[in-house]
Amino acid sequence: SHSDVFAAVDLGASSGRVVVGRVGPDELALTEVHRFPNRPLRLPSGLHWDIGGLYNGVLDGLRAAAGHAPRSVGIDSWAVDYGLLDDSGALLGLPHHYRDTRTDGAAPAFVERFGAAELYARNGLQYLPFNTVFQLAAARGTAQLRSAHALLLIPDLLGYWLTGERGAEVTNASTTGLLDVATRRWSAPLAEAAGIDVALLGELRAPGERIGTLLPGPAEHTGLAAGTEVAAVASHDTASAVAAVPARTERFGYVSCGTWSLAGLELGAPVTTEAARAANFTNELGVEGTTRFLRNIMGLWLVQECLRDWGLDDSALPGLMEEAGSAPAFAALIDAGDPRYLVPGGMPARIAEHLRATGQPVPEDRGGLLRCVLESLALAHRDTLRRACALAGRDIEVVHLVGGGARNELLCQWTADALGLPVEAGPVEATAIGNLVVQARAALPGASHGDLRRLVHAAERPRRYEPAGTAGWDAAAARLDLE
Ligand code: ADP
Ligand code: LRH
Repeated sequence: SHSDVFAAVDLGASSGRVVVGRVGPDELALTEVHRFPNRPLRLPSGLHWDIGGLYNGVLDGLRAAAGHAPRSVGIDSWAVDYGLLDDSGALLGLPHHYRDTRTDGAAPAFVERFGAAELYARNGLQYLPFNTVFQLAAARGTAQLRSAHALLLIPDLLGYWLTGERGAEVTNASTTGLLDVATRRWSAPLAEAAGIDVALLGELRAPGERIGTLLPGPAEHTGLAAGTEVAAVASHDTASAVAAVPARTERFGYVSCGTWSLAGLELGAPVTTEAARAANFTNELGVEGTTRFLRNIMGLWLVQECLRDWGLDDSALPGLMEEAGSAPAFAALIDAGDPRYLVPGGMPARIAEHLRATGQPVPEDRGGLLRCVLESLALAHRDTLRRACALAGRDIEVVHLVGGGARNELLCQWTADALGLPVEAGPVEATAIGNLVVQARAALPGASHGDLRRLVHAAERPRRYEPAGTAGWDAAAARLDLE
């Protein structure tokens, strides 16, 4: 049977990778051709993304992919962040990082002005201080924003540099806070409230649409064929990850677990009830018009920042996990959804400070601190998925945990134990797979989304963790006032 080759560029907050995939009705074979670190820039103007370094990483990756002759290229990245272009198409300054603190005052002030209930009714998003709408409110009156003619989200910006074509892919647009949750079009009232002209936001495009063909410069630089297409995928990384969840039932929950844990459900329509707003659940767009009803949990960021503080990297994880596994259970717990952990720096000290303030013992060693973090994450996964089910009137029988977190056996097992549900872990590269599968859709006529999920399951074989007793977990959840 027929299969085709595609290239996925997947930019995560901790690293970027380029993956080549051969996809056909019975085939999904992946090769990672390039991986590079994503190191933010701390400058007097705040915390930024090194967008030039990332673009070079993309070009290097595409050069490594060229020998496989991909038919098209798709780009996904983290959500909400953007670059501004002037009237000549030049980039106006380095994009800010969503962990920059310039929205600290502007975000709550915007909500106060607009009204929290009114805002949720319009955009259906959970409150996160870095939603694009708040970043723009914070940038109001700056020279850059005043001279801006276009705003491009990160994947759309890179797509523009590769093809010269501009637009706004809709799954990522749904994270900005500027998209109307009912009409799925840009909202003029929200743009106005943010202080921008809605025309800045550009034409929406859907996953699967064609963006354009490579410009001569990038084609020459990468060695990719001149006619190689750049395709719009589900350019929000979490949308791509959810698209690739290898579910074999409709009664599943997911945790897309990398720098963040994004835990929730795939629904046919948004849930914008007052209860959903009060519980701070978001309605982001998925592939094929689905809604990703989920909440952000701090995720492995907590682990990344502890490692960085200790001068270690991921290679230390296997050893540290063994220490965490033998540290005492439920000795200390934190709320892993707490926005106090959003900003970088001093993570072990900040966790210790919070434990002291809440009368809990501070773990004496690294293993103990990581146990505290991982048990707390498992509790947050449980709380978020249980609330999502209650708010959406759904019931689930399995949880799919995808992303780098699927490599963390303790986190997978504890998530299963806490929920009293089986966890199916993997694929680790779900986001890149979702990116590839959306591109391959045209090459797989007649395949339903369920068929694609079964294809991912067959190729990647998730690892199943059966739940042990929830008893200790019920008591631990009660200590944090969680479900
Ligand atoms: P992102 O896409 O947000 O950059 P990933 O999905 O790549 O994140 O996940 C990165 C995380 O995966 C790391 O922060 C780390 O906690 C986890 N991870 C990577 N390698 C291992 C490993 N060998 N054992 C356990 N966890 C790992
Ligand atoms: C995960 C993610 C998440 C967003 C955050 C900014 O990488 O895209 O879905 O909330 O980054």
